[in-house]
Amino acid sequence: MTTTVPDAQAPEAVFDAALAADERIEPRDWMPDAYRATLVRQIAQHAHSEIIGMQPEANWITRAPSLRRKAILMAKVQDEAGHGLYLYSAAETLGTGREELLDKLHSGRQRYSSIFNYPTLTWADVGAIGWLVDGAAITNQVPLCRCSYGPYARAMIRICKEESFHQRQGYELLLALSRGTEAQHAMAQDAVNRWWWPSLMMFGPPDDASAHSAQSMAWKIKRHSNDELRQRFVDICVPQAESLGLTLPDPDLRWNEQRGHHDFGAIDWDEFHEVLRGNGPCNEQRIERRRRAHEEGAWVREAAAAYAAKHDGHHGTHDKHAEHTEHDNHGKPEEAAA
Ligand code: FAQ
Repeated sequence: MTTTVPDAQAPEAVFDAALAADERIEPRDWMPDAYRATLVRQIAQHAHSEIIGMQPEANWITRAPSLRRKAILMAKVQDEAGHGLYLYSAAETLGTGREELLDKLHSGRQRYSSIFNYPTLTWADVGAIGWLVDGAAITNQVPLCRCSYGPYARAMIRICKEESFHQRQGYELLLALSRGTEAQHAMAQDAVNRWWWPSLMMFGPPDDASAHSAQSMAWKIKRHSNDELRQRFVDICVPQAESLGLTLPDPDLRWNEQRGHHDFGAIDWDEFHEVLRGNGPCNEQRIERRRRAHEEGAWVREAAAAYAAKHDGHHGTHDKHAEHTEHDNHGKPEEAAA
């Protein structure tokens, strides 16, 4: 009979001990295959959401009502592209290339957030997305800064800082409309009416229907359940809606003294599942536009690859000593560093 003696240095034990001590798992560390696969799934879905999320807002860049609003919106849309890049890079550290992930997005084998399948019908939608969609994203993503996987956690710190600006610009835009003419106020209210419920769906299915939550929380990828974060978001939004002078479209929304939270009405989960099945108002349009953008960008990728190859060749002939000097000065020119 053979007996198995637990080995404290077995990779599983090292992984478990790191999680228990709240340490970060890094790319070269051993990790269970399922942990890696879960991270790739979540990070890819997140990255895809960032770049698909550029579309509904980009729809308004040419029609922004002032130069100031246009510059802000362009910067925001550009930030979302940057977030996609940080996240695809984080996924790459798990051994999954960007081409492969984009291919899965384009062929419908990987998801992006349900929220980006809704249309931006008026200028006020840009404000509602900033206030509600970025607000929901921050509520969900601040805990991800403490995710057990190092590269994802670090990407989230930077993303969350930028998302806070996004949320503020949306709030400020809606406030301007809400305090504007009667028609502007009505436009702001209409946008909030349309974006409120889909924003609550962003947090994912209810806890008892969330397939991955228990395992992801045990692995400290997720730190809170979908329902906990959804509740936190509702509690944050209620006083903000009051300050905006806008109404959240839920007759069942009220403070529950006993729970210390707001109760809110039932979410239409059939609608959520329909959107996930590809039957939301804009699913087809979003993917079609994304595929086309990818095809049209082929020449940029080719040019970048050719430039990189040329640059690499150049590096090969570089004086090693000169490179070190540059690094020792933290990239500053000689005089500035001296
Ligand atoms: N949409 O077991 P769970 C942004 C899927 S923010 C589509 O609970 P999990 C910023 C889920 O994948 C938006 N699918 O799953 C921005 C799973 O399907 P699968 C992106 C959803 O992973 C603002 C199934 O349902 N944020 O982009 C959704 O434990 C403005 C079962 O669900 C993130 O991705 C949904 N809403 O929890 C950009 C944050 N919810 O894979 C531009 C990171 C669930 O088994 C403009 N992700 N599903 O086929 C997360 O925190 C998690 O993945 C959750 C879902 C909470 C989204």
